[in-house]
Amino acid sequence: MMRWTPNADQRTQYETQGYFILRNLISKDVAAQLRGVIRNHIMLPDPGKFVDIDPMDPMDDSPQGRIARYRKLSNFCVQSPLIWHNVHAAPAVLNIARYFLGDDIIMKYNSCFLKPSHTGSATPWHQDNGLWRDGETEPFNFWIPLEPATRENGCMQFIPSSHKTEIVEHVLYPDSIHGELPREAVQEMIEKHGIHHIELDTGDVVIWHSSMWHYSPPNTSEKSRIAVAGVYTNPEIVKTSQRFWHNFRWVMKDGEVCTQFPPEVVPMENEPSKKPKPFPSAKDY
Ligand SMILES: O=C(O)CCC(=O)C(=O)O
Repeated sequence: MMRWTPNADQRTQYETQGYFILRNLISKDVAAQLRGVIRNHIMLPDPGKFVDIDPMDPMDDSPQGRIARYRKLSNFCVQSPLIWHNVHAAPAVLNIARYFLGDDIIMKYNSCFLKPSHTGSATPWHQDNGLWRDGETEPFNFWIPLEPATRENGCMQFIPSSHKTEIVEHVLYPDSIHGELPREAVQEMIEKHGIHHIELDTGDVVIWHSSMWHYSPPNTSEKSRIAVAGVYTNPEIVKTSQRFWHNFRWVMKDGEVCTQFPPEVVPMENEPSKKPKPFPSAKDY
């Protein structure tokens, strides 16, 4: 497998701003197939435990209602060989991850983010490791749109250089869909550093640091926005992690892509840490 290394611009952008983008990592043809797998799944009358219902859900149980209903499929990619072998356990992404993580790579999270036309709601400002609460700062995050992600349909927004902050305790507001960064702190950071709109074409990839402050707005447009995402880690990081539970799968061992399906489970070796406390309410913060 060819070794990928960042060029000078990519390295500088990752260090100073906390992210970089590579174009056209997955072909448009493969992206179309993967969208089909995802849409086919969410149209099932009972799509199972993977789905996260959109808070804007005004939908009935019709086929079109089901297409518009969900904001996320968690852990679906380990059940879908077409997604798994083309994205999470594919040389294209692993080649880049190998530069950051070395020759032994473990998948920590896998998700499909759905932002249906008109009904796709916002993902609040967060740091990924602020939600994980396992103290990890060095895993590798990637996000690949399977259809264009634009300002109109709710592309992600990053606060450049915010990855240099510590892991901030996330809080809950009455309308939070999950833990989020304190809203006043977000306003201050935006005033200081501004916002980058991460507009991507089908099959591009954005890679960012786990402490990056990021968000995506509601989709008020006519166009859907589906993406697949993953987080990789490695055995060294895992040793010191405060994770209380995991669903890790091997994706690379000793520089070789793991081709097994279903993907091999990594046994939990550490004594599981205590479950983190619930996110505090913003008013107690
Ligand atoms: O797809 C989105 O809009 C949000 C994705 C995100 O926040 C993440 O992958 O951490």
